[in-house]
Amino acid sequence: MFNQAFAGTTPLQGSDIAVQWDSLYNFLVWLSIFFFVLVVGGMIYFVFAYRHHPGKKTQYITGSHFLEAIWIAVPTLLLLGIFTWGYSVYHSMTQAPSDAYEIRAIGKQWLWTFQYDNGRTTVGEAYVPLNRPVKLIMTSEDVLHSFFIPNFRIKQDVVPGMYSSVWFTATVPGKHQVFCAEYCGTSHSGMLAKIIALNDEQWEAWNNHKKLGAIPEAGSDFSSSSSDLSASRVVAQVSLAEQGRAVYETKGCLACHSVDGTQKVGPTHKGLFGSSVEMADGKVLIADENYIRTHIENPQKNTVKGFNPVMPTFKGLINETEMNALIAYIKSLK
Ligand code: HEC
Ligand SMILES: [Cu+2]
Repeated sequence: MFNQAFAGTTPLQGSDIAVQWDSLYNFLVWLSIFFFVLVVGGMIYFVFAYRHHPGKKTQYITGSHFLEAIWIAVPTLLLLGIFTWGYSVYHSMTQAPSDAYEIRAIGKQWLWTFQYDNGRTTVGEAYVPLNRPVKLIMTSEDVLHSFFIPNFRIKQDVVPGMYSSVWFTATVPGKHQVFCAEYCGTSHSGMLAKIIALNDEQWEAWNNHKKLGAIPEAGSDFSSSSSDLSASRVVAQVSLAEQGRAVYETKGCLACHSVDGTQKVGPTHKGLFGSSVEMADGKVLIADENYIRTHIENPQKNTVKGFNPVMPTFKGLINETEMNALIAYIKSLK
């Protein structure tokens, strides 16, 4: 019922989260309306009901513990309820399932680039499978940006020098508008992209490097859309991890690291990703994207226990697309 009342005032519900988000949002709007009417209505009523009458003296009131208890208990319970509800929506927004399909996004003035495990790169368009969790691992090449998909009710800051992530399950096929939601310079408003949610058949075709027909906007009539999957244009492409292997080799990582478990000057990268690594100072860190990136750009920050801090910094020597590939490669070394 909450969702219908404001139909049209919020964008299309294109993801699982959008439905949860809208219920909470609409509940808050209704709650505000309820209290607005109660308070302002009461105020207006009292202004008239208790206006000055000659000769009539206002009763002397010292207080009411009963009333005080009510106006403490009711707002407290309401706010705790809103907090719990909000936290649960926030929790499902931020905890990506481990089997999510991963895409790496790079923001730069003023466009978005996307890298896929299969080695493809797209600019301004992110292709995602329908009804399947998708995780975006994002960074920026220059300033702060923010990745905002109104149809999915998802927004996340994109920060240079580190990775942030969002996830969603697209439930409506077609193109979904993306905005940059953090002022990032002259053409900030033109920093647009589309999430293109593909059905199984189209997703299969996209993964096999076949040409897709025109994909309509999300929410429009799909029955009329032609899906020209026959016109295949198979491109031989190396996977993102393979591109990363090339970076790994040309940047000379192999001089000090191995990928097969043998110890060199530095630790092996076999099985590194996702493991817990102990530092010289006793701290234990999880080897995720941010850990690896930080170590490559700023190796002096943390030193792995049992090794000498001799790794040189590669800051400025590896660009964002190479870094994504490099991490995908290290991740593939199971
Ligand atoms: C001159 C030798 C040397 C080179 C070249 C080198 N490293 Fe290292 N690296 C080390 C040493 C020694 C350590 C462990 C000490 C430390 O933590 O600094 C290390 C640690 C690391 C770690 C943390 C590993 C872990 O097990 O937790 C990562 C990630 C890493 N290196 C990545 C790279 C990458 C990627 C390259 C190539 C771009 C590279 N390194 C090049 C010597 C090197
Ligand atoms: Cu931007």
